[in-house]
Amino acid sequence: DFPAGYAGYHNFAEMTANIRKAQTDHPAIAQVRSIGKSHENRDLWMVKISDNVATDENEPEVLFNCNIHAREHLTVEMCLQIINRFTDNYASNPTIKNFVDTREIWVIPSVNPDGSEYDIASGSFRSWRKNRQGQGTDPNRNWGYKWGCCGGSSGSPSSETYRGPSAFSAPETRALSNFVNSRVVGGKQQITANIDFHTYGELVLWPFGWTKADTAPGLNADEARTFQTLGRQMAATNNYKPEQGSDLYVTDGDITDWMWGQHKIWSYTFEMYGGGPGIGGFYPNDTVINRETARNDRAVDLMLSYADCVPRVIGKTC
Ligand code: 0X9
Ligand code: CA
Ligand code: CA
Ligand code: ZN
Repeated sequence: DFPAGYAGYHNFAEMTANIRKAQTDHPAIAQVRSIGKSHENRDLWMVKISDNVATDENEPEVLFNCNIHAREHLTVEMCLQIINRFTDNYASNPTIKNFVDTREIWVIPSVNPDGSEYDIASGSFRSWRKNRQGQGTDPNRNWGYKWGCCGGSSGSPSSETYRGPSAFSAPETRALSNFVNSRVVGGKQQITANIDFHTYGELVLWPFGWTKADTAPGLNADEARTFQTLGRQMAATNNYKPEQGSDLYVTDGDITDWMWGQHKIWSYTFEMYGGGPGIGGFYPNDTVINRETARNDRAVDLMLSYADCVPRVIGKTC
């Protein structure tokens, strides 16, 4: 389990209990489902939050996912914060109620539960990043858009950025991609926007990661400007640094490139707090959880508010 000083973090069982409680306490607006199983057969839990939650309504859908990387435990807390904030405050806060009533919010608190549990199993952190298939596949290099194209991942199973033997070879990325594919209804992708939470660079990153160029086939100048504008607006609320993913370093097969390249979902990577300027790390004490998850409340709200038409952020219509 988590070592001393980290008891406020949720392990897999505690995370599962937390989301079940959200459903039990708020059955009209919160529903727990599984999108599939991890390599070691853990459920990949997802919570839907919306009014009339059992019904697929014609409302913009927004996806938040966390813990693609095992050791980035603060991100699990971020997804739990989203779930708890939108359910616990629904009855008392009109702004929250409006978001829940006009959107369908999907939250996946742990995309990589096997890696996350392995990271804490001995009682001291193992600095584990990947999933637990063989030597481990990096679930953020395994996505099927320009997979392995450009030197932004490794073909060596021992590497921290091993892309796997083929795109979607990891059951976790396969399950999440299948879920997103299933949201194409009547030829139209229902999910308009996505944040994939990581740690620890305090960054807001947008596609593409595979190329340093601002525009590329499948990403025109207006679209790049839309990504930049919303990205900078979100970063202004949390004081992270906004930039294109490839400005950090080139990646291929990351989730945001696939979300945009395959589905035209406005997809961002957030890298959360890691210890403050000059410190940096995957393991901040649990004392920072409340502050550093609440730090993203306004960015989450901003994304939800634009989810009906993200290009509205640059004055375009949809
Ligand atoms: O390398 C990653 O997968 C992410 N950083 S982390 O430290 N959490 O591993 C960043 C992915 C964003 N995409 C690009 N930088 N191109
Ligand atoms: Ca609804
Ligand atoms: Ca819907
Ligand atoms: Zn990460």
